[in-house]
Amino acid sequence: MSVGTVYGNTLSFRVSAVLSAAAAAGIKVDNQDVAFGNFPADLAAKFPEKKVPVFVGQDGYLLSQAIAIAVYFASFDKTGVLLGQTPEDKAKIFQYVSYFNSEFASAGLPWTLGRLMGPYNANVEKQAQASVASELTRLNGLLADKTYLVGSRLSLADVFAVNSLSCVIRFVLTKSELAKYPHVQRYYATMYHQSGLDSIIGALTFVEKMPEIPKPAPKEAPKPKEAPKEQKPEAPAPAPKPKHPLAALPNGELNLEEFKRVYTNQDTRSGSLPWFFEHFDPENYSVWKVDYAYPEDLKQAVFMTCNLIGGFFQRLEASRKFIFGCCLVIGENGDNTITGAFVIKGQDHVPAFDVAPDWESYSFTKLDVSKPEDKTFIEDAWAWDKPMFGREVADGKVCK
Ligand SMILES: N[C@@H](CCC(=O)N[C@@H](CS)C(=O)NCC(=O)O)C(=O)O
Repeated sequence: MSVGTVYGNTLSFRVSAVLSAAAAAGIKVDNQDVAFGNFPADLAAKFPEKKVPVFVGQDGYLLSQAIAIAVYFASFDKTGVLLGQTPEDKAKIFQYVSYFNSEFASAGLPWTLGRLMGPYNANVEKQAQASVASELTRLNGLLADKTYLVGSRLSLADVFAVNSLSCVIRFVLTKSELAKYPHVQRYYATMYHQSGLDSIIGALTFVEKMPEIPKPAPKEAPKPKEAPKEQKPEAPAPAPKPKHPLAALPNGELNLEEFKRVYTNQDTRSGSLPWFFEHFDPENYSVWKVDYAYPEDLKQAVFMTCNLIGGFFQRLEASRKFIFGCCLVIGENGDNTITGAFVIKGQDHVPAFDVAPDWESYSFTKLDVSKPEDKTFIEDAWAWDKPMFGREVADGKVCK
């Protein structure tokens, strides 16, 4: 008899993960498809997060969150192997479950979703590919002498690992790329069969060619003009596109576009920084220190913090003509923060940054270029070659 129903589409690795946990535990559960972005209203009443997978038991027991559902299913396993038999094994299993449900998935999903569903963004994809490559390199080393992640039999760690790996291996990471990580490839193929994925998502396949970039949705066709029945008074001209508030300010002496070219083409310390301070026009431009306002929330991998900066910069697009800056991730995996410096047109940071809906997650402090300590901060933030505030620069991004 079925224990209940898992809602969600098996294209989602978290849905296939809980279904393989059930298969590995030897219990029957039903699966009901839920289309992406279309969480049914009756389920939403029970699961306000509106995220899949969710589980409704035969007896009405409700459970959300993939890990919780998988643990529930795994607890039916009489041998206890799926959840680990010693305190050390149990904890290790959860270390991997947690990593594959969050970090590894966050590294790969932007690449897969960009290719399969759009919107596609070349920079996001490049960054995701680099993150996946670095995670796979690490995993390849880890798996060199292992059949299973923990112990000598399939555990929930392997269930989450193979499903999370499938996010990229099923859809975007080509077979030839995967071959660079032979231990991951071997592990994936073995776990695919052992975790029952053949019967959940179908036969094991590899990607021969990365899917084409999705075409953007076609713009709405213009409506055909109606033939004028009678002479009408002339229609008012369409309202002009609202200009960016910083466009109205004088351009002054600093040519930001030229500075961006200099920054791209010249050595920062010997070329672009001297150029900047020679051409800086404090009447019409200002420089700001930009810090992440909630560093206590950044207990995450460096690449995730860097993705956060990438998203922020993308959302600053409407102001790009009027700003230049770098944001750096300082610190290490699990404990890092963001700091950086921007030069902007005008003296007020709000119109430069409020085009990004997440601008309030950052704090802005005006810098005085004539003060040596502020000048040094700008130099270090744009050169990225020294520790900042005693912390190593782990990564960073340029907004130009
Ligand atoms: N923390 C949740 C995250 C669940 C989640 O983000 N699910 C994705 C699919 S993997 C989702 O439902 N996305 C929204 C949607 O599909 O509409 C978990 O681990 O279960």
